[in-house]
Amino acid sequence: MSIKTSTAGAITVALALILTACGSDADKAADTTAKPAATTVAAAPTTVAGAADTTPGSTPGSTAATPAGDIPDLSAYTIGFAQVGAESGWRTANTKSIQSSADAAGVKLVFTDAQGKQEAQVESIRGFIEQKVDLIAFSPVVETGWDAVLGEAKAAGIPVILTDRAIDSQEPDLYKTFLGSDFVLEGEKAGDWVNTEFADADSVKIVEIQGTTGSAPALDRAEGFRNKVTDPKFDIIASQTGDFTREGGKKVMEAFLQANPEIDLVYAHNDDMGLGAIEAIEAAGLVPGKDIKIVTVDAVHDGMQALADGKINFIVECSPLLGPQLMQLAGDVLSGKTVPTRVVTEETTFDQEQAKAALPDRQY
Ligand code: GYE
Repeated sequence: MSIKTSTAGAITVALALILTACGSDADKAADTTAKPAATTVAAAPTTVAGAADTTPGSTPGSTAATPAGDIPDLSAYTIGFAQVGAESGWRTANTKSIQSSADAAGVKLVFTDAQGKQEAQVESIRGFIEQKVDLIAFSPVVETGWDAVLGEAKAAGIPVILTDRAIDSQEPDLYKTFLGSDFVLEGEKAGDWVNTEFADADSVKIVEIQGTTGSAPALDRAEGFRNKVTDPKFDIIASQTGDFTREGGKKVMEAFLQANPEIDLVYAHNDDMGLGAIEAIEAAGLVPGKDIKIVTVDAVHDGMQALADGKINFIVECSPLLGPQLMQLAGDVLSGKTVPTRVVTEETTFDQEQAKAALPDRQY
């Protein structure tokens, strides 16, 4: 069909998931650690490598959404989207972006929420294949264990787009493209800030609250941070997962505070866990942002408010507004155009003043 601009309504079908066990262990055994090479240079807010950039420019400290006019008419199609869950403010904004862009594209969106469970995601992808959707998009909960189910999609002739998170696989053709952030770069930006902030310090005790174990953002944000925080004066004295939730961040931070009398800095892999850490720090009678400094990733509204209030010291942005670009890529794939294998989202960073300036216009 031809791709043209439309604002026709979409049907969003929320499916209740049946959480059943599946063969993910076998998948894991077959997995390798190779990742697709990024072939992309970022522009704002996202750039398609090897294809014309159809997105508008943005200014540092803000993330512009692609105008609805750029969204293709996909009213002849059904797309299955398997979401991770609703663990964070980022995820909520991401879901909204995907659903409203699908609505603008007029596509029938079959949306599932895996509640953080890979098995549930695998199950919904199998359901999409059975329903013979035209395209499958998903944000993989963890990196490994996808070869079998994506092989099934391929055998059924259904194209797959990865959004937000990468997979580890050496199978070359399991998906058409991967749209999302450079998480290693995000960790490096956090590390750069730490180097500057603690330039005059002799010794810095750091605790790290990691994202979901085995997920691309947790693995890569840990790696990027360590690429930069190399001076021997820095000591990462503890590192644990808070599963990207506020509650998880709070619990982990409570344990860190009990075990370690001196902590200079918290590196939390997302805002929600940083916000949970703030609660734990305050409950311990300490002042977040002063007694213990905090750097996080995401820049969702509540995180930006805490930064403006001086409770978080620095935030590395990770944009959840992937919906418009996903619809554009889906349109290209469905009309037989070649798409780049990697599309990187461009992001900025925020200090306190920049957060105060950006907050009034923040969309999420
Ligand atoms: O940073 C976190 C969310 O995959 C980029 O997942 C996403 C991460 C995001 O739960 O808040």
